[in-house]
Amino acid sequence: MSEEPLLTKRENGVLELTLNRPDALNSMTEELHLKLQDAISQVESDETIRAVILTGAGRAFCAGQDLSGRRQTIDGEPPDLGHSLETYYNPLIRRLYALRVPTIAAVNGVAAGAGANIALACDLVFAAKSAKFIQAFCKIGLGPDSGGSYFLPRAVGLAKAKGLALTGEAVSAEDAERLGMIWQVVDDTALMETARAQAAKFADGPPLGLAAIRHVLHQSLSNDLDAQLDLERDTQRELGRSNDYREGVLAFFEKRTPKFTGR
Ligand code: T3D
Repeated sequence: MSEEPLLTKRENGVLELTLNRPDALNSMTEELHLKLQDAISQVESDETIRAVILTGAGRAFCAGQDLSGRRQTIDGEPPDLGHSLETYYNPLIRRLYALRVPTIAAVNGVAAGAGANIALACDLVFAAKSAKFIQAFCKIGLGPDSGGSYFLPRAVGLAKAKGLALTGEAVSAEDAERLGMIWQVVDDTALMETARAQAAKFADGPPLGLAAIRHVLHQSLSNDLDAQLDLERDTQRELGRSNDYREGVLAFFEKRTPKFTGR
């Protein structure tokens, strides 16, 4: 097994990122954070990357923060978790959310603490049937982070979000789909094939349109109806001037698959 904490594979416009610390359930270290930041920088600067898949090696997706460095002696100096969030987790979530390309979490096993919420920050979450999601923070005396307190209530409603965060109960992949936390549960053996097939569709899709869809939906979480209608108008006006829209309509009438360029 490679020692690299993050494996990257790039194929046909799709960047696949695999958290690779299976012995510690792919929990997050500074080194892994820095590798993820590098990978995100690559996506931000390379227009030929059209979709991202995030998954985990071994039996877990990610068990959140690596707690081995968080053990304290009674009289030791406590760690500054605010610094950890400001330096690592918050930029990770902000940058994932702000990418112009769709992100897919392929949750192959347990996703706990920040691991669960990193998955929820992705656009589409596919989960293997055997996967589970745990808001583990309450078990170690912490509150939710990595955007969990933002994404969860919006996805499942306040009552369920409170239940999940206050009890730390594991949610099966099937329940997560039923609750609206994730997009789709798939058989364990079909997980990566399903995620890659969707990523390939995104990679062939209209980049400007896909970026706009993400943007308007993100904005809808804080806009009122008037603002949202204005945003839809402005977005549609801009997209309507793109080559990709012209190509999409042309391809429709010519009964062929459109070839989008992102222009
Ligand atoms: O600190 C900051 O920077 C603030 C930010 C915090 C963000 C957070 O994510 S806080 C929440 C941290 N995560 C957790 O509290 C989850 C801890 N892990 C678990 O509760 C359980 O491991 C799981 C429910 C995820 C899985 O349980 P199970 O029974 O399937 O596996 P296990 O036996 O507990 O774990 C297997 C191994 O992975 C084990 O090591 P060993 O005994 O085989 O050598 C275990 O210690 C290790 N492991 C699991 N999670 C972590 C971990 N090692 C370090 N850090 C972990 N988070």
